[in-house]
Order: sequence, then structure tokens, then C-alpha cells
Amino acid sequence: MVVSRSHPRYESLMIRERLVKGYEDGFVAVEGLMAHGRGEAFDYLLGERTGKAAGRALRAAAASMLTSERPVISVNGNAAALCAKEMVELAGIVGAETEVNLFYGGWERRRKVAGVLEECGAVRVLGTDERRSERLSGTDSPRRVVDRDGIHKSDLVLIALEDGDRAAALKEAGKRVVAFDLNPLSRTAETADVSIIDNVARGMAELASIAKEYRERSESWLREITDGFDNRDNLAICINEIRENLTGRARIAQIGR
Ligand code: PTJ
Repeated sequence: MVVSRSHPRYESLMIRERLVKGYEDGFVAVEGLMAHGRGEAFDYLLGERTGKAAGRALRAAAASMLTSERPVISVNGNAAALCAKEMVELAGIVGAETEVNLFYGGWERRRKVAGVLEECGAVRVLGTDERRSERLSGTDSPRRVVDRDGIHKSDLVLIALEDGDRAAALKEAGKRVVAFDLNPLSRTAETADVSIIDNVARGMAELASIAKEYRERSESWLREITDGFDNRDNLAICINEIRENLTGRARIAQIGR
């Protein structure tokens, strides 16, 4: 579909088109289109911008990734459609592996997702070879299939648009979890160590940019940021941001009466 630049919802429609194209190319699950709709609704409530709470979480996420020894960026179909280039860039900055990990579909779709990352310059993408797979305990989710050299060995995993079960299983396995999720009420957001309540289509680039800036900082400076971050407090701030945003919108609605 051709979207006119003058359309008031141009950006949002273009993001939607990326997912439709990903679905047509076979690397986005049909369920991913529904998941996007849910995300869009929450993004609306957030005012479609990166709020203060998300900014704080992004800084804690960058510091966490830079201080981790074996970080892994877990990539699913939607994330590949919306921010493949930014995830590859982030991986390079923080020295992370990229690993395909899917909820729906099998090895063929995994390889297609890997292809998208490779087109963006990734030199090594894990999670595409069944012979190298291990099982993450504590979850029946198809996402339990992880790469022996990636998530299995990692100390931190960045996940985006995921299910709460796997976030909990990753924590149970002793890993630090950084999550992108537009829904501050989701189990994933509640379970992760750092929940970034932001659209990956905006936030992943911002995370790469902060990590680039923080790369020169000392370990102790970075640790101060991670130690000073409380995910539950930050989620509460985020939920209040939504409330304030809605209060503002209610006032505007009344003025227009
Ligand atoms: O590619 P696969 O097979 O791994 O499947 C990916 C999906 C997304 C289909 C799968 O993980 C899924 O079903 O996810 P859920 O359970 O629908 O959860 C998706 C969460 O991500 C919801 O809380 C959404 O609000 C949120 N979300 C949707 N779009 C975005 C988002 N969060 C950040 N950025 C978005 N663009």
C-alpha cells in the first residue's frame, strides 16, 4: 500500500507496513500483526513518545548491557521487522550475540529472521541450528529452545515483545532480563529487571545511541546507574505518566465541546 506523506498517521502506518511486508516475506508470524495492534493501543496511551520513565529504563538498560559479560539480544519476527538494523548496531556497541528465538513457527522461519539480521550486517546470528539447541527449564513456551553458545551461556538477555513465562524462566536461570514491552501491566514488564515501556521502532535506536555514549564510561559509573534503578518504581512512574496523559486528553476533549 502506498501511504501519502501528508497523512496525519504517516509514521504509524509506515510501521504497520513494515510488519505486513515481514509477514508477506514469511518472517513475521500472523499473530505478530495482532500483537502489534495491542502495542499500538498502548503507544497511543503513552502519547506515542519516549517518556521520562522509558528514558530512565533505557539508560539502565544500556549500563546493564555494558557491564554484562555475555549479553545476548533475542530476536523475534516483529523485532526483526521493526528494528533489525538498530539491534545489529547495538550488538556491535555492547559486544552482544544476536540470537533468533521464536514463539511461533519452526527452523525455516528462524533462518528467515536471521537473514534479515544478516542483511543489516550481522556476522554471526545464533538460534538457527537445531543441533546446537538446548532447553531452558521452567517454561513450556516454544521459546525454551535456545542456542548453546547464546542464551544458554548468557548472563543478560534483551527481549522484545515476549511472553511473561520466558522472562520468568530466564530470571530463574540466573540471567538478567531487559525487556521492551509497550504494556506496563504485562507479566513480562513486571518480571524483567529493566522494563523499557516504549515502542521498539523508536526505543531500540535510542538504546544503541545511549550505549554508544556510555561505552567510554567507567565500570563503577555504570554500576551506579544499574544499582540506582528500581524496575517496580519505574513501572509505577510510567503508569502515572499514562494517567497524566489521559487527564490532559480529557481536558482537551472538554474544551472542544
Ligand atoms: O515472532 P514470534 O513467533 O516470536 O512471535 C512474536 C509475537 C509478538 C507474536 C509473540 O511474542 C506474542 O504473541 O507476543 P504477545 O504475547 O502478543 O506480546 C506482545 C507484547 O509486546 C504486548 O504486551 C504488546 O503490547 C507489546 N508490543 C507490541 N508491539 C510492540 C510492543 N512492545 C514494544 N514495541 C512494539 N512495537
